[in-house]
Amino acid sequence: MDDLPRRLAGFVGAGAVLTAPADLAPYLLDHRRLYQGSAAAVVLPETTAQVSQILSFCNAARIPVVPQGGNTGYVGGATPLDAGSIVLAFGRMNRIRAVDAANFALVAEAGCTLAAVQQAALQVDRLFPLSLGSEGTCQIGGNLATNAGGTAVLRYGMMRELAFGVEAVLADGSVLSQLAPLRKDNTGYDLAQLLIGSEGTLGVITAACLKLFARPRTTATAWVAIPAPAAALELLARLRTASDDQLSTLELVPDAALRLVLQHVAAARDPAVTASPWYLLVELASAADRDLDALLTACLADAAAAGLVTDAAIAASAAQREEFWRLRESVPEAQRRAGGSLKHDISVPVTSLPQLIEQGTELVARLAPEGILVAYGHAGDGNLHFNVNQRAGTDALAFAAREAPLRRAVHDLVARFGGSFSAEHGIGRLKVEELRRYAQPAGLAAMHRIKQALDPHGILNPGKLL
Ligand code: FAD
Ligand code: 2HG
Ligand code: ZN
Repeated sequence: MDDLPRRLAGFVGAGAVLTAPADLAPYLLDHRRLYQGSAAAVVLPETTAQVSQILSFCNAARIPVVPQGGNTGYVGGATPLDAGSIVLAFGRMNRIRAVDAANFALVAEAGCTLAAVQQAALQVDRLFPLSLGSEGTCQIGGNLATNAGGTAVLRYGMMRELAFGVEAVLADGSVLSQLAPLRKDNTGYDLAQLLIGSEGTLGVITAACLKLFARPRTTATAWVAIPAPAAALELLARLRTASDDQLSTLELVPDAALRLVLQHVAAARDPAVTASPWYLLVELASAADRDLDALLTACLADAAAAGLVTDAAIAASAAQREEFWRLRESVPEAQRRAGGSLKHDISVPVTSLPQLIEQGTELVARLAPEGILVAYGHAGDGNLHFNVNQRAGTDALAFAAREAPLRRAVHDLVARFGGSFSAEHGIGRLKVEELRRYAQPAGLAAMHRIKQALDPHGILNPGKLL
Protein backbone atom coordinates (compact mmCIF):
# COMPACT_ATOMS: atom_id res chain seq x y z
CA MET A 1 0.00 0.00 0.00
CA ASP A 2 1.80 3.10 -1.29
CA ASP A 3 0.05 5.62 0.91
CA LEU A 4 0.37 3.53 4.10
CA PRO A 5 2.59 6.05 5.98
CA ARG A 6 0.17 8.85 5.13
CA ARG A 7 -2.82 6.79 6.31
CA LEU A 8 -1.04 5.89 9.55
CA ALA A 9 -0.02 9.52 10.08
CA GLY A 10 -3.71 10.35 9.91
CA PHE A 11 -4.13 8.42 13.19
CA VAL A 12 -0.98 9.39 15.11
CA GLY A 13 0.58 12.39 13.35
CA ALA A 14 3.46 12.31 10.86
CA GLY A 15 6.13 12.54 13.58
CA ALA A 16 4.97 9.22 15.01
CA VAL A 17 5.39 7.20 11.81
CA LEU A 18 8.95 6.09 11.02
CA THR A 19 9.87 4.85 7.54
CA ALA A 20 13.54 5.82 6.98
CA PRO A 21 15.77 2.72 7.03
CA ALA A 22 18.03 4.15 9.75
CA ASP A 23 14.98 4.89 11.96
CA LEU A 24 13.52 1.42 11.41
CA ALA A 25 16.78 -0.47 12.01
CA PRO A 26 16.65 -0.83 15.83
CA TYR A 27 13.12 -2.23 15.64
CA LEU A 28 14.02 -4.87 13.04
CA LEU A 29 16.74 -6.81 14.86
CA ASP A 30 15.99 -8.90 17.95
CA HIS A 31 18.05 -8.67 21.15
CA ARG A 32 19.90 -11.94 20.52
CA ARG A 33 20.57 -10.99 16.88
CA LEU A 34 18.94 -14.18 15.66
CA TYR A 35 16.39 -12.46 13.38
CA GLN A 36 16.79 -9.59 10.95
CA GLY A 37 13.25 -8.54 10.04
CA SER A 38 11.68 -5.96 7.77
CA ALA A 39 8.61 -3.72 7.94
CA ALA A 40 6.92 -0.93 6.02
CA ALA A 41 6.76 1.41 9.04
CA VAL A 42 7.13 1.74 12.79
CA VAL A 43 4.21 3.52 14.46
CA LEU A 44 4.50 5.16 17.89
CA PRO A 45 0.99 5.56 19.35
CA GLU A 46 0.33 7.66 22.43
CA THR A 47 -3.25 6.67 23.27
CA THR A 48 -5.48 3.61 23.32
CA ALA A 49 -7.84 5.36 20.90
CA GLN A 50 -5.00 5.64 18.38
CA VAL A 51 -4.15 1.94 18.77
CA SER A 52 -7.81 1.12 18.21
CA GLN A 53 -7.96 3.17 15.00
CA ILE A 54 -4.74 1.62 13.71
CA LEU A 55 -5.91 -1.95 14.33
CA SER A 56 -9.31 -1.32 12.83
CA PHE A 57 -7.62 0.05 9.70
CA CYS A 58 -4.99 -2.73 9.49
CA ASN A 59 -7.62 -5.41 10.01
CA ALA A 60 -9.70 -4.09 7.12
CA ALA A 61 -6.61 -3.71 4.90
CA ARG A 62 -5.08 -7.06 6.06
CA ILE A 63 -1.84 -5.39 7.17
CA PRO A 64 0.18 -7.44 9.69
CA VAL A 65 0.81 -5.69 13.03
CA VAL A 66 3.72 -6.60 15.30
CA PRO A 67 3.54 -5.13 18.82
CA GLN A 68 6.93 -4.30 20.27
CA GLY A 69 7.94 -3.24 23.79
CA GLY A 70 11.56 -2.90 24.87
CA ASN A 71 12.69 -5.49 22.29
CA THR A 72 14.53 -7.50 24.95
CA GLY A 73 12.69 -10.76 24.22
CA TYR A 74 14.72 -13.95 23.75
CA VAL A 75 12.64 -15.72 21.11
CA GLY A 76 12.30 -13.24 18.22
CA GLY A 77 8.67 -12.52 19.08
CA ALA A 78 8.82 -8.76 18.47
CA THR A 79 10.63 -8.88 15.12
CA PRO A 80 8.42 -8.25 12.05
CA LEU A 81 8.91 -10.97 9.46
CA ASP A 82 6.81 -9.49 6.63
CA ALA A 83 8.07 -6.45 4.68
CA GLY A 84 4.50 -5.18 4.44
CA SER A 85 3.88 -5.22 8.19
CA ILE A 86 3.94 -2.40 10.71
CA VAL A 87 5.59 -2.41 14.12
CA LEU A 88 3.49 -0.89 16.89
CA ALA A 89 6.09 0.36 19.36
CA PHE A 90 4.94 1.54 22.78
CA GLY A 91 7.78 3.78 23.99
CA ARG A 92 5.56 6.91 23.91
CA MET A 93 2.63 5.29 25.69
CA ASN A 94 4.34 5.37 29.05
CA ARG A 95 2.14 7.06 31.62
CA ILE A 96 1.47 5.70 35.09
CA ARG A 97 -2.26 6.41 35.06
CA ALA A 98 -2.99 5.76 38.73
CA VAL A 99 -1.21 4.67 41.88
CA ASP A 100 -3.63 3.29 44.44
CA ALA A 101 -1.66 2.40 47.57
CA ALA A 102 -4.80 1.61 49.58
CA ASN A 103 -5.89 -1.04 47.10
CA PHE A 104 -2.28 -2.19 46.58
CA ALA A 105 -2.71 -1.46 42.88
CA LEU A 106 -1.23 0.63 40.09
CA VAL A 107 -2.38 1.27 36.51
CA ALA A 108 0.45 1.54 34.00
CA GLU A 109 0.45 1.95 30.25
CA ALA A 110 2.09 -0.69 28.11
CA GLY A 111 5.17 1.38 27.31
CA CYS A 112 6.22 2.02 30.94
CA THR A 113 9.53 0.35 31.60
CA LEU A 114 9.47 -2.24 34.36
CA ALA A 115 11.93 -0.07 36.32
CA ALA A 116 9.55 2.92 36.11
CA VAL A 117 6.72 0.81 37.53
CA GLN A 118 8.95 -0.46 40.35
CA GLN A 119 9.87 3.16 41.15
CA ALA A 120 6.26 4.35 41.11
CA ALA A 121 5.36 1.62 43.60
CA LEU A 122 8.28 2.47 45.91
CA GLN A 123 7.19 6.11 45.99
CA VAL A 124 4.00 5.06 47.80
CA ASP A 125 5.80 2.57 50.04
CA ARG A 126 4.77 -0.46 48.00
CA LEU A 127 6.60 -3.14 46.02
CA PHE A 128 6.02 -4.24 42.45
CA PRO A 129 7.97 -7.47 42.66
CA LEU A 130 8.66 -8.48 39.06
CA SER A 131 12.44 -8.37 38.72
CA LEU A 132 14.43 -9.08 35.54
CA GLY A 133 17.97 -8.27 34.39
CA SER A 134 16.38 -6.28 31.54
CA GLU A 135 14.12 -4.18 33.81
CA GLY A 136 15.57 -0.82 32.71
CA THR A 137 14.53 -1.51 29.10
CA CYS A 138 11.74 -4.07 28.95
CA GLN A 139 8.20 -2.72 29.11
CA ILE A 140 5.09 -3.71 31.03
CA GLY A 141 3.29 -4.56 27.77
CA GLY A 142 6.12 -6.92 26.81
CA ASN A 143 6.24 -8.38 30.34
CA LEU A 144 2.52 -9.13 30.16
CA ALA A 145 2.66 -10.43 26.60
CA THR A 146 5.46 -12.87 27.52
CA ASN A 147 4.19 -13.63 31.04
CA ALA A 148 7.67 -12.75 32.28
CA GLY A 149 9.22 -14.53 35.26
CA GLY A 150 12.56 -13.49 36.76
CA THR A 151 14.15 -13.71 40.18
CA ALA A 152 11.24 -13.26 42.62
CA VAL A 153 8.71 -15.72 41.16
CA LEU A 154 9.27 -18.11 44.02
CA ARG A 155 7.47 -15.70 46.35
CA TYR A 156 5.33 -13.45 44.15
CA GLY A 157 4.58 -15.42 40.99
CA MET A 158 4.97 -14.62 37.30
CA MET A 159 3.32 -11.72 35.49
CA ARG A 160 0.03 -13.61 35.26
CA GLU A 161 -0.20 -13.55 39.04
CA LEU A 162 0.77 -9.88 39.21
CA ALA A 163 -2.06 -8.39 37.14
CA PHE A 164 -5.62 -7.63 38.23
CA GLY A 165 -6.55 -7.08 34.59
CA VAL A 166 -5.57 -5.43 31.33
CA GLU A 167 -6.79 -2.92 28.81
CA ALA A 168 -6.30 -4.32 25.31
CA VAL A 169 -7.26 -3.67 21.73
CA LEU A 170 -8.46 -6.67 19.76
CA ALA A 171 -7.69 -7.24 16.08
CA ASP A 172 -10.86 -5.49 14.91
CA GLY A 173 -10.09 -2.38 16.96
CA SER A 174 -12.52 -3.10 19.78
CA VAL A 175 -11.27 -2.20 23.25
CA LEU A 176 -11.42 -4.49 26.25
CA SER A 177 -10.93 -2.73 29.60
CA GLN A 178 -10.40 -4.48 32.94
CA LEU A 179 -8.52 -1.94 35.02
CA ALA A 180 -10.30 -2.19 38.38
CA PRO A 181 -8.32 -3.73 41.27
CA LEU A 182 -10.77 -6.60 41.80
CA ARG A 183 -9.38 -9.58 43.63
CA LYS A 184 -12.55 -11.47 42.88
CA ASP A 185 -14.45 -11.41 39.59
CA ASN A 186 -15.99 -14.62 38.28
CA THR A 187 -17.94 -13.17 35.38
CA GLY A 188 -17.23 -15.67 32.63
CA TYR A 189 -14.01 -16.45 30.77
CA ASP A 190 -10.91 -14.68 32.05
CA LEU A 191 -9.99 -12.75 28.90
CA ALA A 192 -7.18 -10.80 30.56
CA GLN A 193 -5.43 -14.06 31.45
CA LEU A 194 -5.91 -15.25 27.88
CA LEU A 195 -4.17 -12.14 26.56
CA ILE A 196 -1.35 -12.34 29.11
CA GLY A 197 1.29 -14.67 27.66
CA SER A 198 -0.23 -14.55 24.16
CA GLU A 199 2.84 -12.74 22.76
CA GLY A 200 0.90 -10.18 20.74
CA THR A 201 -0.99 -12.82 18.74
CA LEU A 202 -4.49 -12.31 20.23
CA GLY A 203 -4.60 -8.61 21.06
CA VAL A 204 -2.49 -5.57 21.79
CA ILE A 205 -2.14 -4.70 25.47
CA THR A 206 -2.31 -0.95 26.07
CA ALA A 207 -2.40 -0.81 29.90
CA ALA A 208 -2.74 -3.00 32.97
CA CYS A 209 -3.83 -2.82 36.58
CA LEU A 210 -0.93 -4.37 38.49
CA LYS A 211 -0.75 -5.86 41.98
CA LEU A 212 1.43 -4.20 44.59
CA PHE A 213 2.77 -5.66 47.83
CA ALA A 214 4.07 -4.39 51.14
CA ARG A 215 7.55 -2.90 50.63
CA PRO A 216 10.25 -4.95 52.32
CA ARG A 217 12.06 -3.04 55.06
CA THR A 218 14.70 -5.63 55.76
CA THR A 219 16.48 -8.06 53.50
CA ALA A 220 19.14 -10.68 54.10
CA THR A 221 21.16 -11.80 51.11
CA ALA A 222 23.79 -14.51 50.88
CA TRP A 223 26.15 -16.03 48.36
CA VAL A 224 26.25 -19.69 49.33
CA ALA A 225 28.58 -22.46 48.19
CA ILE A 226 26.86 -25.85 47.95
CA PRO A 227 28.35 -29.23 47.05
CA ALA A 228 25.66 -30.31 44.56
CA PRO A 229 22.25 -29.23 43.18
CA ALA A 230 20.41 -31.59 45.54
CA ALA A 231 21.55 -29.38 48.42
CA ALA A 232 19.72 -26.45 46.80
CA LEU A 233 16.40 -28.28 47.16
CA GLU A 234 16.95 -29.14 50.77
CA LEU A 235 17.99 -25.56 51.46
CA LEU A 236 14.93 -24.26 49.62
CA ALA A 237 12.63 -26.22 51.93
CA ARG A 238 14.58 -25.24 55.06
CA LEU A 239 14.66 -21.51 54.20
CA ARG A 240 11.00 -21.39 53.26
CA THR A 241 10.00 -23.06 56.48
CA ALA A 242 12.37 -21.22 58.83
CA SER A 243 11.45 -17.82 57.37
CA ASP A 244 7.71 -18.43 57.22
CA ASP A 245 7.84 -18.18 53.41
CA GLN A 246 9.79 -14.92 53.28
CA LEU A 247 12.28 -16.40 50.83
CA SER A 248 12.02 -14.32 47.65
CA THR A 249 15.02 -15.56 45.68
CA LEU A 250 16.92 -18.82 45.31
CA GLU A 251 19.08 -18.69 42.18
CA LEU A 252 21.58 -21.35 41.16
CA VAL A 253 24.93 -20.28 39.69
CA PRO A 254 27.49 -22.88 38.63
CA ASP A 255 31.19 -22.12 39.02
CA ALA A 256 31.50 -21.98 35.21
CA ALA A 257 29.06 -19.02 35.19
CA LEU A 258 30.85 -17.23 38.03
CA ARG A 259 34.17 -17.60 36.17
CA LEU A 260 32.64 -16.13 32.98
CA VAL A 261 31.25 -13.16 34.92
CA LEU A 262 34.52 -12.45 36.72
CA GLN A 263 36.39 -12.69 33.41
CA HIS A 264 34.08 -10.60 31.22
CA VAL A 265 32.28 -8.08 33.48
CA ALA A 266 34.59 -5.35 34.76
CA ALA A 267 32.36 -4.33 37.69
CA ALA A 268 32.07 -7.89 39.04
CA ARG A 269 33.81 -8.70 42.34
CA ASP A 270 34.79 -12.17 43.55
CA PRO A 271 32.35 -13.08 46.37
CA ALA A 272 35.27 -14.42 48.46
CA VAL A 273 33.57 -17.71 49.18
CA THR A 274 35.52 -20.98 49.05
CA ALA A 275 35.40 -22.28 45.47
CA SER A 276 32.69 -24.83 44.82
CA PRO A 277 31.07 -26.36 41.71
CA TRP A 278 27.76 -24.66 42.58
CA TYR A 279 26.58 -21.51 44.34
CA LEU A 280 23.23 -20.08 45.36
CA LEU A 281 22.13 -16.48 45.61
CA VAL A 282 19.45 -16.46 48.31
CA GLU A 283 17.44 -13.55 49.64
CA LEU A 284 14.92 -13.21 52.44
CA ALA A 285 12.80 -10.07 52.61
CA SER A 286 10.29 -8.80 55.14
CA ALA A 287 8.04 -5.78 55.48
CA ALA A 288 8.24 -6.21 59.25
CA ASP A 289 11.22 -5.25 61.36
CA ARG A 290 12.79 -8.71 61.65
CA ASP A 291 16.40 -9.73 62.14
CA LEU A 292 16.63 -11.66 58.90
CA ASP A 293 20.44 -11.71 58.95
CA ALA A 294 20.35 -13.67 62.21
CA LEU A 295 17.71 -16.02 60.83
CA LEU A 296 19.69 -16.62 57.65
CA THR A 297 22.95 -17.08 59.54
CA ALA A 298 21.37 -19.69 61.83
CA CYS A 299 19.74 -21.50 58.94
CA LEU A 300 22.97 -21.64 56.92
CA ALA A 301 24.94 -22.80 59.97
CA ASP A 302 22.49 -25.69 60.48
CA ALA A 303 22.71 -26.50 56.78
CA ALA A 304 26.51 -26.47 56.93
CA ALA A 305 26.42 -28.88 59.86
CA ALA A 306 24.24 -31.16 57.75
CA GLY A 307 26.74 -31.00 54.85
CA LEU A 308 24.43 -28.94 52.61
CA VAL A 309 26.58 -25.80 52.61
CA THR A 310 30.36 -25.65 52.29
CA ASP A 311 30.80 -21.88 52.72
CA ALA A 312 28.68 -18.74 52.63
CA ALA A 313 28.92 -14.95 52.80
CA ILE A 314 26.03 -12.87 54.07
CA ALA A 315 25.90 -9.37 52.60
CA ALA A 316 27.13 -6.97 55.27
CA SER A 317 25.97 -3.82 53.47
CA ALA A 318 23.72 -2.60 50.67
CA ALA A 319 26.82 -2.34 48.48
CA GLN A 320 27.76 -5.97 49.09
CA ARG A 321 24.20 -7.05 48.40
CA GLU A 322 24.46 -5.22 45.05
CA GLU A 323 27.71 -7.05 44.32
CA PHE A 324 26.12 -10.46 44.89
CA TRP A 325 23.16 -9.53 42.71
CA ARG A 326 25.48 -8.22 40.00
CA LEU A 327 27.21 -11.61 39.85
CA ARG A 328 23.89 -13.31 39.12
CA GLU A 329 22.38 -10.67 36.82
CA SER A 330 25.56 -10.43 34.73
CA VAL A 331 25.54 -14.07 33.63
CA PRO A 332 23.65 -13.41 30.32
CA GLU A 333 25.98 -10.51 29.49
CA ALA A 334 29.09 -12.56 30.35
CA GLN A 335 27.79 -15.42 28.20
CA ARG A 336 27.25 -13.03 25.30
CA ARG A 337 30.75 -11.58 25.61
CA ALA A 338 32.26 -15.05 25.83
CA GLY A 339 30.88 -15.90 22.36
CA GLY A 340 28.18 -18.14 20.95
CA SER A 341 25.87 -19.87 23.38
CA LEU A 342 23.16 -22.51 22.89
CA LYS A 343 20.21 -21.66 25.13
CA HIS A 344 17.53 -23.87 26.67
CA ASP A 345 14.96 -22.16 28.92
CA ILE A 346 13.62 -25.23 30.69
CA SER A 347 11.60 -26.11 33.77
CA VAL A 348 10.80 -29.29 35.66
CA PRO A 349 9.20 -29.97 39.03
CA VAL A 350 11.80 -28.65 41.50
CA THR A 351 12.39 -32.10 42.95
CA SER A 352 13.55 -33.33 39.50
CA LEU A 353 16.24 -30.66 39.12
CA PRO A 354 19.21 -32.71 40.39
CA GLN A 355 18.43 -35.64 38.09
CA LEU A 356 17.79 -33.31 35.17
CA ILE A 357 21.15 -31.60 35.73
CA GLU A 358 22.95 -34.94 36.03
CA GLN A 359 21.45 -36.41 32.86
CA GLY A 360 21.65 -33.11 30.97
CA THR A 361 25.34 -32.77 31.85
CA GLU A 362 25.97 -36.18 30.28
CA LEU A 363 24.10 -35.09 27.14
CA VAL A 364 26.18 -31.94 26.78
CA ALA A 365 29.45 -33.87 27.21
CA ARG A 366 28.37 -36.37 24.55
CA LEU A 367 26.59 -34.12 22.04
CA ALA A 368 28.49 -30.83 22.37
CA PRO A 369 32.09 -31.63 23.35
CA GLU A 370 33.17 -28.11 22.24
CA GLY A 371 30.84 -26.62 24.86
CA ILE A 372 30.94 -25.59 28.51
CA LEU A 373 27.68 -26.12 30.39
CA VAL A 374 26.45 -22.93 32.06
CA ALA A 375 23.22 -24.19 33.69
CA TYR A 376 22.00 -21.41 35.95
CA GLY A 377 18.95 -19.51 37.05
CA HIS A 378 15.71 -19.80 38.88
CA ALA A 379 16.24 -23.08 40.72
CA GLY A 380 13.63 -22.18 43.33
CA ASP A 381 11.07 -22.31 40.50
CA GLY A 382 12.51 -25.45 38.86
CA ASN A 383 13.57 -23.20 35.94
CA LEU A 384 17.12 -23.33 34.59
CA HIS A 385 18.78 -21.60 31.68
CA PHE A 386 20.50 -24.77 30.56
CA ASN A 387 22.94 -22.92 28.34
CA VAL A 388 26.12 -24.09 26.68
CA ASN A 389 28.97 -21.74 25.77
CA GLN A 390 31.61 -22.46 23.18
CA ARG A 391 34.90 -23.51 24.79
CA ALA A 392 37.79 -21.20 23.82
CA GLY A 393 39.93 -22.58 21.02
CA THR A 394 37.28 -24.92 19.61
CA ASP A 395 35.85 -24.70 16.10
CA ALA A 396 32.88 -22.29 15.87
CA LEU A 397 31.21 -24.12 12.98
CA ALA A 398 31.52 -27.48 14.70
CA PHE A 399 29.99 -25.95 17.85
CA ALA A 400 27.11 -24.34 15.92
CA ALA A 401 26.34 -27.68 14.26
CA ARG A 402 25.67 -29.14 17.73
CA GLU A 403 22.69 -26.85 18.30
CA ALA A 404 19.84 -28.81 16.70
CA PRO A 405 20.73 -32.31 17.98
CA LEU A 406 21.46 -30.95 21.47
CA ARG A 407 18.20 -29.02 21.55
CA ARG A 408 16.26 -32.14 20.63
CA ALA A 409 18.02 -34.23 23.27
CA VAL A 410 17.62 -31.62 26.03
CA HIS A 411 13.96 -30.94 25.24
CA ASP A 412 13.21 -34.68 25.04
CA LEU A 413 14.88 -35.13 28.42
CA VAL A 414 12.80 -32.30 29.89
CA ALA A 415 9.62 -33.83 28.43
CA ARG A 416 10.45 -37.12 30.17
CA PHE A 417 10.44 -35.23 33.47
CA GLY A 418 7.06 -33.68 32.62
CA GLY A 419 8.75 -30.32 32.17
CA SER A 420 8.56 -27.36 29.78
CA PHE A 421 10.88 -26.38 26.90
CA SER A 422 9.90 -22.73 27.45
CA ALA A 423 9.65 -21.82 31.10
CA GLU A 424 9.63 -18.03 30.92
CA HIS A 425 10.80 -16.66 27.54
CA GLY A 426 7.83 -17.75 25.42
CA ILE A 427 7.58 -19.24 21.93
CA GLY A 428 8.01 -16.24 19.59
CA ARG A 429 9.47 -17.27 16.25
CA LEU A 430 12.24 -19.41 17.73
CA LYS A 431 10.16 -22.17 19.29
CA VAL A 432 7.20 -22.52 16.95
CA GLU A 433 8.40 -25.94 15.79
CA GLU A 434 9.06 -27.02 19.38
CA LEU A 435 5.49 -26.11 20.35
CA ARG A 436 4.14 -28.13 17.43
CA ARG A 437 6.25 -31.07 18.53
CA TYR A 438 5.69 -31.07 22.28
CA ALA A 439 2.21 -29.53 22.75
CA GLN A 440 -0.69 -31.84 23.46
CA PRO A 441 -2.74 -32.12 20.22
CA ALA A 442 -5.98 -31.10 21.94
CA GLY A 443 -4.32 -28.05 23.48
CA LEU A 444 -2.70 -26.97 20.23
CA ALA A 445 -5.96 -27.37 18.31
CA ALA A 446 -7.76 -25.25 20.93
CA MET A 447 -5.08 -22.55 20.60
CA HIS A 448 -5.62 -22.45 16.82
CA ARG A 449 -9.37 -22.11 17.31
CA ILE A 450 -8.92 -19.27 19.79
CA LYS A 451 -6.56 -17.51 17.37
CA GLN A 452 -9.07 -17.91 14.53
CA ALA A 453 -11.89 -16.54 16.68
CA LEU A 454 -10.04 -13.45 17.91
CA ASP A 455 -7.92 -12.68 14.86
CA PRO A 456 -9.72 -14.21 11.85
CA HIS A 457 -7.53 -12.43 9.29
CA GLY A 458 -4.30 -13.34 11.08
CA ILE A 459 -2.99 -9.77 11.25
CA LEU A 460 -1.63 -9.98 14.81
CA ASN A 461 2.04 -10.96 14.97
CA PRO A 462 1.85 -13.58 12.19
CA GLY A 463 4.40 -16.39 12.24
CA LYS A 464 4.78 -16.22 16.02
CA LEU A 465 3.71 -18.72 18.67
CA LEU A 466 1.47 -20.87 16.41
P1 FAD B 1 9.53 -7.35 23.50
O1 FAD B 1 10.79 -8.10 23.36
O2 FAD B 1 9.45 -6.05 22.79
O3 FAD B 1 8.31 -8.27 23.01
C1 FAD B 1 8.15 -9.57 23.51
C2 FAD B 1 6.83 -10.15 22.98
O4 FAD B 1 5.73 -9.42 23.50
C3 FAD B 1 6.67 -10.07 21.47
O5 FAD B 1 5.95 -11.19 21.02
C4 FAD B 1 5.85 -8.82 21.24
O6 FAD B 1 5.10 -8.86 20.05
C5 FAD B 1 4.93 -8.85 22.45
N1 FAD B 1 4.52 -7.52 22.92
C6 FAD B 1 5.31 -6.50 23.35
N2 FAD B 1 4.56 -5.47 23.76
C7 FAD B 1 3.26 -5.85 23.59
C8 FAD B 1 2.01 -5.21 23.83
N3 FAD B 1 1.92 -3.98 24.32
N4 FAD B 1 0.88 -5.90 23.53
C9 FAD B 1 0.93 -7.15 23.02
N5 FAD B 1 2.09 -7.80 22.78
C10 FAD B 1 3.24 -7.15 23.05
N6 FAD B 1 12.64 -12.83 30.84
C11 FAD B 1 12.13 -13.49 31.91
O7 FAD B 1 10.98 -13.95 31.85
N7 FAD B 1 12.86 -13.66 33.06
C12 FAD B 1 14.10 -13.14 33.19
O8 FAD B 1 14.74 -13.31 34.23
C13 FAD B 1 14.65 -12.40 32.10
N8 FAD B 1 15.87 -11.84 32.20
C14 FAD B 1 16.37 -11.17 31.13
C15 FAD B 1 17.64 -10.58 31.26
C16 FAD B 1 18.19 -9.89 30.19
C17 FAD B 1 19.55 -9.26 30.35
C18 FAD B 1 17.47 -9.78 28.97
C19 FAD B 1 18.04 -9.03 27.79
C20 FAD B 1 16.22 -10.36 28.83
C21 FAD B 1 15.66 -11.06 29.91
N9 FAD B 1 14.39 -11.64 29.83
C22 FAD B 1 13.87 -12.30 30.91
C23 FAD B 1 13.65 -11.61 28.56
C24 FAD B 1 12.79 -10.33 28.32
O9 FAD B 1 13.32 -9.21 29.00
C25 FAD B 1 11.32 -10.60 28.73
O10 FAD B 1 10.76 -11.57 27.88
C26 FAD B 1 10.45 -9.32 28.71
O11 FAD B 1 9.21 -9.62 29.30
C27 FAD B 1 10.23 -8.78 27.30
O12 FAD B 1 9.72 -7.46 27.40
P2 FAD B 1 9.91 -6.42 26.20
O13 FAD B 1 9.17 -5.18 26.55
O14 FAD B 1 11.33 -6.25 25.85
O15 FAD B 1 9.14 -7.18 25.02
C1 2HG C 1 18.02 -14.61 33.17
O1 2HG C 1 17.41 -15.28 34.00
C2 2HG C 1 17.41 -14.42 31.82
O2 2HG C 1 19.08 -14.04 33.43
C3 2HG C 1 18.36 -14.71 30.67
O3 2HG C 1 16.19 -15.09 31.71
C4 2HG C 1 18.55 -16.17 30.39
O4 2HG C 1 20.41 -15.75 28.94
C5 2HG C 1 19.54 -16.54 29.30
O5 2HG C 1 19.46 -17.66 28.81
ZN1 ZN D 1 15.61 -16.16 33.51
